[in-house]
Amino acid sequence: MKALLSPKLVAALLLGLLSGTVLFGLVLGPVVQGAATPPNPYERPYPMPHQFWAQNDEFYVFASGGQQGGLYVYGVPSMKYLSEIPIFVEDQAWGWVAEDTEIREMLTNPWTGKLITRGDTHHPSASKTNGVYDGRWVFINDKQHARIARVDLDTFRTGQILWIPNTTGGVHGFNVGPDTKLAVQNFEHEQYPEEAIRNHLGLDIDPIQGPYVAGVAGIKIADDGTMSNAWQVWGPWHFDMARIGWGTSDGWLITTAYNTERATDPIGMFQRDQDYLFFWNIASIEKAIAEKRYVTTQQAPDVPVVSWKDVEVYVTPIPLNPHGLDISPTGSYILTSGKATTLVVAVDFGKVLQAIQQQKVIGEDYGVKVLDPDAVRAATMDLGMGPTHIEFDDKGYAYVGFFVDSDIKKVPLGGSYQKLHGQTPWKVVDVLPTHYAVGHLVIPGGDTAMPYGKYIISMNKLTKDTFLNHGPLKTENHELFTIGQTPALMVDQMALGPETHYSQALPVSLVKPRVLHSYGDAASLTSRQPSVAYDYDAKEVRVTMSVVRSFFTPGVLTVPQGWTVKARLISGETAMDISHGFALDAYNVTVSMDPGEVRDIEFVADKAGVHWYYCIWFCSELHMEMRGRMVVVPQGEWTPDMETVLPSA
Ligand code: K7E
Ligand code: CUA
Ligand code: CA
Repeated sequence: MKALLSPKLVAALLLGLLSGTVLFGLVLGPVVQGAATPPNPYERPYPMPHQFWAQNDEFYVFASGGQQGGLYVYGVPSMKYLSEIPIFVEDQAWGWVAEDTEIREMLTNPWTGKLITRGDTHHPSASKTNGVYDGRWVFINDKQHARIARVDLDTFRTGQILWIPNTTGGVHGFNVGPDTKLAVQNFEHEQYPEEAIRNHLGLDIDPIQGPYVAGVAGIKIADDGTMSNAWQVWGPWHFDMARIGWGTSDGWLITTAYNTERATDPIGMFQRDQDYLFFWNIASIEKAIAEKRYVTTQQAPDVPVVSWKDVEVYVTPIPLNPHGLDISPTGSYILTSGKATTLVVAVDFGKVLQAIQQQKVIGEDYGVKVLDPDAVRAATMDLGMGPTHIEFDDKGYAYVGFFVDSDIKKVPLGGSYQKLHGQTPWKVVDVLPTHYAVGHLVIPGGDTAMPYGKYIISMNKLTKDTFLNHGPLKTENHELFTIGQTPALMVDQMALGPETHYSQALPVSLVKPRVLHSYGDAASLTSRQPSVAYDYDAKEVRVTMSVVRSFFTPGVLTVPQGWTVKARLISGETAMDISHGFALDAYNVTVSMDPGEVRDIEFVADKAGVHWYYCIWFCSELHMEMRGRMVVVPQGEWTPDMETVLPSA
């Protein structure tokens, strides 16, 4: 706990109690020494003018929600919560429910037909062009159910969910490549796959005792963002993190494993004092497939499964039980941390290529050549307790988070980065104290070829007493620092719901021009007239319902009990910020339509009686009155003259 609060920060916080508005000025004090009091960019006007943050925020942060199952969105530097993007978990607040047939299909396992509405999002990865964010999409993994989603940044909604075959889940590391053509995700949880894979690998696998197998899956991304399963590589190991290289490391897939012991219990996973960093030549995977050295499974007859023996892969030892795996902006340094140690290793990818060429090898493991660590490392740094993840800025520095030390350490990179900062590389130049344990960090663009720098956000675990007590389950904490200077300054912090792992921070200038206010234009919407049709063979009522302030049309819908209702709800709104909902008394149906949105829903009208449907958004002064009736006529009492007749237009 020693590094929780610097004396300067304590003083600033205490004084801040007397006057909240002086806090930022005091924290910023040291940098402006001697200068003619330049304007303080973090000073907030009071009262806040309208649109202050809409005009001043520089970045959108897309923070994974962990067990929340989607993404949180907030602005930087305001640290103002903006929205949530539900993905793998239903969330009626944001209109993401399985009564919607399109959403239901995305959430349904294609192989079992089961609707899965739980998930665990970890690693968002934004689309890139030439290694730089392009603002089109954010992709993210569901660790629990082996799914990958694409979030479209014109709507801030999920556009596709791709299910990964041949696995029970445990999909952890996930990364989109520098040109958004390939994404990779790996299996952290050991697997007992279909027989075809087991036979192809030729390893002894006991279904109860293990050791099991695992690997990495490649996902192809088409120009329009459509994802498909491209291949899988399986072998003896299971992986924590996965990254696709660029620049110096272009064409390589890089993974870490903390359980090179192949153990099935925690103690067993700590038996080796070194684990591995893996380098996979992506072209060699494609070559193996082109040469038909693969198998397929019953579940996924179109997805080639390649053995690690048939591809070009190398390992090098790294401190035990690594967690962080991050690539410097030029793609040259791979930084990885031993989370149960004090060590952070910088591997020079140029040296890796040399070591491969010159066969600087110290042994073999399962036939994989072990590259000499002395030949590939640029530095082995002893930096502090419990290093986790690493990010990079635009000035040649790496920032390493420490779970146990509760701080971030700033370290100058070597090689070509030295001309940016002029400092001795690999020595700590700044320590940023955080409130409690650092998990991931994010610098805008800090995982790309072009970091924007300027800010770093620490996504803390175990925030304990940072905020008002709110019960045994404490919320999480994101802390914002400015890093344009040394020492870095903490400018703000926010509570955010459980539980962020990684985030992506994208410039407002990249995202905002794409964002829609409405799904459709008035002309296309008014062309879709309301209608009701009764199908006595299928026992279905098919409805096209117009939804516009402050009417549902039809306003009364008659249905024979037990029939299926298939309704297309069309919002006729084109005005900004006018959403409507459709919630149905005594039925488990609640959907939401944003301006111009079309939603298809389906349910069985099994409960007789008068059921009102009503709007769930306070959309106008006639919001309460915006309702209609579904009259479900008991079986045996229905006669065709009870059918809904729409008023002629
Ligand atoms: Cu939580 Cu990136 Cu899944 Cu570390 S991982 S914090
Ligand atoms: Cu529409 Cu309330
Ligand atoms: Ca280990």
